[in-house]
Amino acid sequence: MAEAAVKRQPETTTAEHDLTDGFHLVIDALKLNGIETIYGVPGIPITDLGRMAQAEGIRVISFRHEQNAGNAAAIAGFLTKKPGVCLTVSAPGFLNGLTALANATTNCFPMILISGSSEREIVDLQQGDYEEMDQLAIARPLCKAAFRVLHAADIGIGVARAIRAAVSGRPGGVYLDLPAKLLSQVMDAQAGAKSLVKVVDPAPAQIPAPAAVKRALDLLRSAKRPLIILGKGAAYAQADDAIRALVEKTGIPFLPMSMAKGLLPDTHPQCAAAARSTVLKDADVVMLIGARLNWLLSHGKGKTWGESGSKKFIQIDIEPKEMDSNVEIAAPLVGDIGSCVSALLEGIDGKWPALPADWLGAVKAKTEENIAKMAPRLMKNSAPMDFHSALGALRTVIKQRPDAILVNEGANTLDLARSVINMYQPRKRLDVGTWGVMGIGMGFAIAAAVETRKPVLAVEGDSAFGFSGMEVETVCRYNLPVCTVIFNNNGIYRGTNVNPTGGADPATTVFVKGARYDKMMEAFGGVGVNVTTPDELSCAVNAAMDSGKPTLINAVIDPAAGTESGRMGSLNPQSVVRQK
Ligand SMILES: Cc1ncc(C[n+]2csc(CCOP(=O)(O)OP(=O)(O)O)c2C)c(N)n1
Ligand SMILES: [Mg+2]
Repeated sequence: MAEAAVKRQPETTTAEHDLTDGFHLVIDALKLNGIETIYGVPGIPITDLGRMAQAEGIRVISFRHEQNAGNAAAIAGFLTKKPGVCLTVSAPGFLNGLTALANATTNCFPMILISGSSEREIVDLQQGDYEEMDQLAIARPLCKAAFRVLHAADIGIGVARAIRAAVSGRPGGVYLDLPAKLLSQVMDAQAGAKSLVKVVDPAPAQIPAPAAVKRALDLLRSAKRPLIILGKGAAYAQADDAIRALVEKTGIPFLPMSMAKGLLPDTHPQCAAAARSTVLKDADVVMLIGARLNWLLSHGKGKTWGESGSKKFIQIDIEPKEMDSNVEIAAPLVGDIGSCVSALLEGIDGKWPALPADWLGAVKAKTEENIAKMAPRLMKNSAPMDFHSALGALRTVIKQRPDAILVNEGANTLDLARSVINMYQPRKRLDVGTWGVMGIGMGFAIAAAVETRKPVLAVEGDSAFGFSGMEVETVCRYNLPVCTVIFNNNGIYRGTNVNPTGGADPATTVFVKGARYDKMMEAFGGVGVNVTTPDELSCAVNAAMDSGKPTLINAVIDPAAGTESGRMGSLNPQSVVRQK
């Protein structure tokens, strides 16, 4: 269509400045909708798109691998409530970005993966084009929505649809397919400008029904042992003040899921994180705010939940299909979290009943007991360090720098950091999320630094780090204030496993002994430090945070200190034959 329009114009009267093209329309459409950053990897057919975007004032962060660029875009979406954009080349680059897109969708992070693609005519006849792949069909089942734009005049609408799909309702990943030919398509500049769409109210508030609010309040009021569980949806909503008011006005103990830590400080008197098993087992009414009853909450049933079957759930979620996904939800409250929590607050007045003292007392006693049990383990100044002593040092760093962003992945490194390191502010803890996926580390750290301009502390298992480790070059190239600490225990879970055959190959879970990841950082001009004690660790991290220089600290951890799969060993299937 656009090509035909151009042909109709006599060449002699068409000055170049009266024309626009696909490249510029994509850039203009993104800018019009407030997209300030693109995360990607260049190559055919999108190299010039990246260059031109940079020239037009969009910040373009080039990565070494698309998965990391995709993870960066996804977490940018989580942090800003605007879709994070990842730009990749066709087939292999697209596939590399797809894991991040699927992960974003699973975690409800708004993200748009924009990939260049090959010629439709050749792809559809399977005639073997350069990087031939039917990308749209492949992306579709892995994301919330997938679109392809074929005409320059439709770029505005295509980008608008992608943005709205990513952020409205339950947020998620969106795929936008841009064939190479589209980018060089030409159209009249004025018509092009008119074709762009600024998305009005991209994530409309969804107000809960008054009857549903009343049902939830009635149930909550009747509870003897209530509990509030905050999920990362609650963190995403940026309804921090309302959520805090709800928790404090009702006096109900709260349990933060991993990425909801800090929504209220972990040191808040109502925080029941250290008494998790007690509150899940003994609560009679549980209100879920932006948290799903998936595997992370044992599906809302079984031993973890006390098995009595008498527990009642109130669930706040924007997605109606979430209700009754695993167990009966007695009071479903469908709407956006800000609107739902505000509606609940309106129904909570001075007559809200005081909670039974025995429940609050039981939660407090268990919390204090567990915190006291852990305390001495955090204070050991031994070499080599174990997880607790190293984490004790990092816990103090975050306490002193509560606005720093903590990125965390690994097995033991993740599970123990989650319980040891207290968070004090919302959206400061970014981790492996719903899938427990390894590889988010450097992508998340880079986007966190870019989007928030706050210092970032990435606490990484040595295996976890390997999935995105090459991006330390990206950290150095953009001179980002990211301090990466590698918990180096020589392997996955532990560094002590041996090959059961006694053969020369190492065990499947161990790495090179005594590896020096800090040297990697030096190769790119960053600061590399090797530490063996908690004191050295704290000194090195504080220096990095003070200087803002890209830093990587190789923290030597006792290879025997970890346990299989961290705290999730029970999920491993068992072999009958092996046990004989
Ligand atoms: C993409 C992906 N691949 C593999 C896994 C399986 N896995 C879970 S934790 C982990 C690494 C754990 O080792 P490390 O990061 O060194 O942590 P440690 O327990 O040693 O502290 C792996 C490979 C995963 N979760 N995600
Ligand atoms: Mg390890």
